[in-house]
Amino acid sequence: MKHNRSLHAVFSLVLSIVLGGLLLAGCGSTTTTGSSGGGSTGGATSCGSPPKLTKSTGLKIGFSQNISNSPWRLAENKSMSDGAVAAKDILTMTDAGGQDAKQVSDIQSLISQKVDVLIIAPLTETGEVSAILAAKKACIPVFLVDRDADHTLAKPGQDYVTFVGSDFVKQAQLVAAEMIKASNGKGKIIELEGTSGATPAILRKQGFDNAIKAQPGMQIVASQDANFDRDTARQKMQTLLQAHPDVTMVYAANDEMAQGAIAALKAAGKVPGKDVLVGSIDGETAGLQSIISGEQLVSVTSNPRLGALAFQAISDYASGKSVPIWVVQPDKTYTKDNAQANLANGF
Ligand code: GYE
Repeated sequence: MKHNRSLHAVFSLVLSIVLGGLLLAGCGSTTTTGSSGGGSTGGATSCGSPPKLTKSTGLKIGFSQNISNSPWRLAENKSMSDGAVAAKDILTMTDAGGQDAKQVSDIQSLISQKVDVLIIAPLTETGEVSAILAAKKACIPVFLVDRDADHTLAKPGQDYVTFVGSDFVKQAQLVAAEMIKASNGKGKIIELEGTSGATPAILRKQGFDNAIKAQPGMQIVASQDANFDRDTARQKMQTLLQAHPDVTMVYAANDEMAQGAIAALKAAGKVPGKDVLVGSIDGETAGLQSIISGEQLVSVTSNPRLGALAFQAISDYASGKSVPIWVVQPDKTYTKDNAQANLANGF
């Protein structure tokens, strides 16, 4: 909502200042950190599957972000910038504004700039596959972070090095477990899903729906895509509440959508936390505060600070150590028992 718009406005402003500077400087970077380094060795066709990384310091790293519209994404961006500074690499960051086509062209531009490594947070599982394969062809190793690609189209350990991110099915199962416990297995649920085609949207739905199917007293009365976005969720929830005024639970696939749902519930005269239990994922500050105030039951973390794991994987790969095809970011459950104590871990 307002919060999102102002964040977006700040980001757009920063982006225009940086882009303006770049136009003047005549180069393509949007974020530059660390010391200077050389270009890619590129060109060769026998560079490995996935392509090998022969240098380990002063790397030119391209980071393709899918959108920067929420506290989660801003925390992830900062974590990548911090990771680059710590590794003394140079990070060039792009923002696709939530469009697959823009993200493909961003990645193509980073390939033309001959980055040594690509870190990609793909918007959807299929939308960026062509660009991931193009990077391989250009001998640039790719590390996917926060969202994965469709393994039937691009394979980890072959077409890209690894996926660094959370276990989304498990996150959803943990939310379901808290909701089942708090309601004694009884309830009518509205489900707000994330961006269609994105790994966390697909797997968080799968994990939650399967857990609820096993509960004879619980029923998902409506499911809708609210794009992981607060205001979209508020509007969808407003309409859904008219069709399902007897709803007793909301499962939102991220905290931003839970915030939108809470606003809609209040506007409809319902008391979140009493009339309707709300559960979601991320562990952002707003979610933690809603748990503390009693309006939200649970938030399972989805840690956006993936920079340390991503840069460790890059360094391991450069030094020839084996990197697993999935570097799992561990997560935990926040409820009223530990939300206050973890408030400083929010974002
Ligand atoms: O939960 C959400 C964001 O891809 C894991 O995307 C990420 C999810 C995160 O929009 O807030």
